Amino acid sequence: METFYITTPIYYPSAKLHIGHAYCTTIADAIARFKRLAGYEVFFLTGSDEHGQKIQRTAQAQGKTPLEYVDPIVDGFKELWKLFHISNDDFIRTSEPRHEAVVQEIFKRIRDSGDIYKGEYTGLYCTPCESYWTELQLDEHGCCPDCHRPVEKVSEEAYFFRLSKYADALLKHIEEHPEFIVPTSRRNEMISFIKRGLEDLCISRTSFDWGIPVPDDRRHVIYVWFDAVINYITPLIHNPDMEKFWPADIHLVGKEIVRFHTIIWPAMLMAAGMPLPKQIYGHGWLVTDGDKMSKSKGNVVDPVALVEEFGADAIRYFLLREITLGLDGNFSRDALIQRINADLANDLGNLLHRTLNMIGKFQQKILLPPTEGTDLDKAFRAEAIDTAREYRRLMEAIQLSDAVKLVWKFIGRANKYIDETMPWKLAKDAAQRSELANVLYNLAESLRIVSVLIAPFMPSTAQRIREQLKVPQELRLDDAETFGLLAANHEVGKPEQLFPRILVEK
Ligand code: ME8
Repeated sequence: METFYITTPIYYPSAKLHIGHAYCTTIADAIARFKRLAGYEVFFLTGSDEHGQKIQRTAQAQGKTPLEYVDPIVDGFKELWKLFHISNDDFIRTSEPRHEAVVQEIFKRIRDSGDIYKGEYTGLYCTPCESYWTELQLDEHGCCPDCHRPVEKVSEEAYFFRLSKYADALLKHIEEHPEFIVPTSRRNEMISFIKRGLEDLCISRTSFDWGIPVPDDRRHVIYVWFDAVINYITPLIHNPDMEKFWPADIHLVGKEIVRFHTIIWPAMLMAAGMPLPKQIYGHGWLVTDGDKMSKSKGNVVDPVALVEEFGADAIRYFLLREITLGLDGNFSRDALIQRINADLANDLGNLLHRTLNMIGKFQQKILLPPTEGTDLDKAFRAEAIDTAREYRRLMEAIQLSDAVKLVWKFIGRANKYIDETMPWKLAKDAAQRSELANVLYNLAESLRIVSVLIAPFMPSTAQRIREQLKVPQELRLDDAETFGLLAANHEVGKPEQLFPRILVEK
């Protein structure tokens, strides 16, 4: 069986997660679910990034130990992912002993090979971003180029990773593997970053202790980014899963952390003698009025409140449909409500409701054997299959929003098929019984196919449609590419509303 390994970043438990974080995890989940649907053996990993000075300081300020501070926040992450129907196979906490052991092992391996050495670090550190910067990299106010907050001058004995040694090998790898960094804009940025020259990276600190100790030198803790990226191999190493899933197929990350994933992490892997991940996909940000959502800006949207109000599937649909992967996308409550009303309540909800209602009313819920039917019937069936095939192509190419749009185009076609064939008229004419049976059968089949195709985006809606159609919950993409799987005497269920319309006050 072919395998597929996808990861999200591990999130900082420093602030409450917002809908931007849920965006990243939802994309990864949709891809993971699609791959399972297509028959791959999938491993999907997410987690929490718990070490570092910032966490230690915040915990101290609250009179807690770092773990006392992060434990409930990490529980909140896990709850949130459940609410969002996230199907991760494992969850790595960097504070877990299993992770600490792997980080120390990799550190030792690289130190033994000579690419980690001890030196003196004097430099500029941004605590909120856990990033070191040189004078040249600071913004025009002398602040962190990422978050634009002041940096601190630090000077201490430290371990260094010989990153400079890997510049040429990285450039070569990036040039020989065009798919390594996606999209191209990020790839070009990274190429010019490396061409400006790479400095060795300071990878330990002595000024605080909330982190993984350097092996045999416990005064030092390992730099949080060196620690964090290793999470991607923590659950695999020293078991057969390593062979099976490494190198990872996709590290999905936000655009501002592409540098850590395409330069530092691959260089670490080269130094440790391990293969590099196949792809790093840098997605854009979810913005509100053009500004990245962040707690300090006060423009965050709380995902829990949103799920309580609209349900996870509606939000997943919105995020996957509205935002082209790789570009920034705007989150707006009005746009969300519009999508729910037009696409979910109207297009999808009505198609299911009308279809089941008519099968109940005209054929006592029983599908009758279809015949070849009219040209219109044939064209409709062909369109269902073409849609499923094109969907597979788009999903394999990770063009998620195009795939969603394609399915909704077909849902629109199915609604139009009802208007064109007018089953209520056919039902009045005894001579049209067999054509009525064809139309109702084709509609039920098209809904069965739609339930497979939307499963990666809206898993619970897919399930509800299948319950109403009374088809098994087991999902396979191959079943969406075959028309006519419903038995001729199949009995469907009663229609139930999928999405209530949301009333908006004028
Ligand atoms: O960076 N829109 O953690 P993090 C889209 N711990 N994505 C967003 C977003 C937004 N408005 N805000 C944040 C870290 N994200 C590190 C990762 S991985 C080894 C270590 C995304 O909690 C962001 O782009 O600050 C990033 O990919 C992810 O959330 C985690 O952010």
